[in-house]
Amino acid sequence: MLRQRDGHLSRDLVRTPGGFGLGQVPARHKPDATADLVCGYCSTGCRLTVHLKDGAPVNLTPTPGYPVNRGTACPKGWEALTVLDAPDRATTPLLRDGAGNQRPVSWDAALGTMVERFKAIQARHGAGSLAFLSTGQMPTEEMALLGALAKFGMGMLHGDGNTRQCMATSVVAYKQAFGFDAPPYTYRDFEESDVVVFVGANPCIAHPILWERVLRNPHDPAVVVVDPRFTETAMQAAQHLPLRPKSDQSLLYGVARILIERGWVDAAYVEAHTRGYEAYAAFVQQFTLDRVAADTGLEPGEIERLAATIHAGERVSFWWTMGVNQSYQGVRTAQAVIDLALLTGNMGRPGTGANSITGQCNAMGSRLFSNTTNLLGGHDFGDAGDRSKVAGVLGIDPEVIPHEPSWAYHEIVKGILEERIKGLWVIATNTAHSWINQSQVRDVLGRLDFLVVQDMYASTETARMADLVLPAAAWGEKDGTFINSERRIGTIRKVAAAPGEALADFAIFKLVAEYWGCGEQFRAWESPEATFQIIKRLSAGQPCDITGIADYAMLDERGGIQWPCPAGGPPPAPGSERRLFEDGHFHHPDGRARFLFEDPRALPEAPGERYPFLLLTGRGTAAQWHTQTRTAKSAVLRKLYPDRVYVEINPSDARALGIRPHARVEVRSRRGRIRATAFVTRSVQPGHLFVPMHYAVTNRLTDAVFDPYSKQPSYKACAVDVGPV
Ligand SMILES: Nc1nc2c(c(=O)[nH]1)N[C@H]1C(S)=C(S)[C@@H](COP(=O)(O)OP(=O)(O)OC[C@H]3O[C@@H](n4cnc5c(=O)[nH]c(N)nc54)[C@H](O)[C@@H]3O)O[C@H]1N2
Ligand SMILES: Nc1nc2c(c(=O)[nH]1)N[C@H]1C(S)=C(S)[C@@H](COP(=O)(O)OP(=O)(O)OC[C@H]3O[C@@H](n4cnc5c(=O)[nH]c(N)nc54)[C@H](O)[C@@H]3O)O[C@H]1N2
Ligand code: SF4
Ligand SMILES: [Mo]
Repeated sequence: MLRQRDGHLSRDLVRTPGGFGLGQVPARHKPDATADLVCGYCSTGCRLTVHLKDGAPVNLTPTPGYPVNRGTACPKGWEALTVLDAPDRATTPLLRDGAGNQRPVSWDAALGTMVERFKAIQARHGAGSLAFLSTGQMPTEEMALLGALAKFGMGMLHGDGNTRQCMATSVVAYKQAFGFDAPPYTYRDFEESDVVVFVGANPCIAHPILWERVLRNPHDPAVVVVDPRFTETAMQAAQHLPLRPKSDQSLLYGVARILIERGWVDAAYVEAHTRGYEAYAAFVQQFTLDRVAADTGLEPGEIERLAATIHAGERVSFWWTMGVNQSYQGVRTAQAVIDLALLTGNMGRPGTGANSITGQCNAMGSRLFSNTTNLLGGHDFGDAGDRSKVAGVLGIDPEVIPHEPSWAYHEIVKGILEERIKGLWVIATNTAHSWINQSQVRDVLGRLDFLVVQDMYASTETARMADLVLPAAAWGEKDGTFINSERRIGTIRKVAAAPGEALADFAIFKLVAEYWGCGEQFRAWESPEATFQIIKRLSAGQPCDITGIADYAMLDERGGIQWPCPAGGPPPAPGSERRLFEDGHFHHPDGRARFLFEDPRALPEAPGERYPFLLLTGRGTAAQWHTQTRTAKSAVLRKLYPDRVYVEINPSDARALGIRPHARVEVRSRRGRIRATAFVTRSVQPGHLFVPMHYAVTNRLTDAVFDPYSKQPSYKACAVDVGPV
């Protein structure tokens, strides 16, 4: 029987016909062997080789010959094993008792309580009163299982993930422009461009191994960086455009106007493969050099130089990341980048493309298979044909599939405030640190009737607020696949035992299904690899079709495989790289890409008398990962970054305010105040401050405004004041 009233989860319990849980994943390696895993941090997707002695991991080195990283790794990758072993790992479920303390309980008690509480909430407030928040850091198999379980098994309507904070803008920008969320590039494009333009991206810190690929480019490329800060990447660029934050649209439209005026456009490409050019060309006329210089604060000559560089390039690639996506006008800014690539015919050829770099190791898996914004496999909840197709693959009644996508993250937060959502299940994300406007979100989480947090550590800001903590196995302790930025699917595998009673997220989801009473519905999802076969079937006929990938072994042999890979075609050669749209055919019914544009809007919170500075946030060092639950566990990584929160301030501002280097200062916004150490540096412009996102206090300052199309938070610019303590 599954239900055991007391005692720990027994091996019998986990060896049910469903086949899941502890010890279920067969070791696919011999003692004293090696195992290769895709890295579990960033979306670069490096492969790491774990060295095993007596079946246990003893060391790790970057995998030579893998087409992504070719034997290199950044410090986080090198230290990936050490962070697994930490005193604050969650090793048993923890349930809050009547006195408010989190106490260890058995899995049976934990899941019995979770199901009882969640069902009671649904009975009282309706099916939509339960929601989940998940992640871009779990294998695709786990994401798909969670999404299917929550919506088709447990009847939830709403679930979103931290990818809303990160990639939602790119998803919408690509869908509208290309007809599908399809980042077109392959990493080799970094090496084949003669002009590489980064907009709002700092790969030296955030994607160091991709930056290495730029350094390997044999064509001596002109690197251009558009970023208000003089970042590590900008320092190495041929041209840095330190524009005013959120003036990118004006700059990109102004560059388009110059290109059009001088006849520097690829008219044949525009004519054959796009739609909307006439309106776009007319629209950008208003972005005269004078206007753009005024909007951006850039010298007119610098703007003209960028246009000339793009024109001179034969293979120009445009890359964007969070400086574009995390904005109240992110989608239209991303599309302004896409427009330039279309206008100049820099698409579908080596070294070209309008390329969004992803954030987390499996943000791409989440985009296609989390069952939140898109129905499983990049399908549409609103399309009856898509619903019946997915229902057919899963053998379920199409009527259990919601007809609308989930609420976005901030709508779920609002739903909690309005008492419409009473139960929340948070998986592999640290909401109470990373969500915008943190002081409010903590209040919000406190209003829930029942909060379940599933994490590898019991000490995260969010786990400490939970009514129930479910202990999860981490990267290295479970099997599955990730999809990286260039759409490459690669495997992770179990090389270490999870501590205590921690279980793989996959196993936890299977157990929840059993306790909920819908286990039968997920019988076929018996293991990650069996689930991969389901995912393949869900992808059939989609632009992300992967029916041609046989199994995990094939992924390993080929050095990962990029989507699409439909059945029937020749499987890609080992180590090969592929880009999309080489035939100029896009995913809209007419096959054409769209020019999309809109009037730029003013900053929602412009600096003024009381708050005269503009605060930027983002990644601080290559050794820190997000909310630091993992990277802070490595003694090596801790030596590579400042342990105390710091704020970057320009020397002229520091002088005017009497702030000395390393002095304690206070940074204030309309929402909160924090203390930090002053880092006096020219890397920020006068009037700007920068605080890394890795410190829990940062999001006390940020302003909860969102892009209207992608609903992504605008983390990167709000008004603040600073002064000595
Ligand atoms: N070491 C490390 N690497 C990481 C991560 C990590 O936590 N640590 N996280 C991963 C994840 S999930 C993500 S999403 C990526 C993020 O990777 P990036 O987006 O490259 O990193 P950020 O520092 O968030 O933002 C990039 C730049 O945007 C600039 N910016 C701010 N406002 C504007 C603007 O209005 N216009 C322009 N043009 N630029 C602007 C900032 O100054 C910053 O330098 O990194 C991934 N890699
Ligand atoms: N101010 C500001 N805020 C930002 C940003 C910014 O630039 N500025 N960037 C935003 C972006 S792009 C992102 S992606 C988010 C990231 O924000 P978060 O997702 O909150 O950050 P992480 O620290 O990566 O949180 C992941 C959590 O999952 C846990 N975990 C790791 N592996 C596993 C696993 O296998 N299973 C389970 N169950 N748990 C696991 C970790 O311990 C950690 O608690 O932050 C956003 N917040
Ligand atoms: S660059 Fe990204 S994928 Fe590669 S080792 Fe570093 S964190 Fe891992
Ligand atoms: Mo991200």
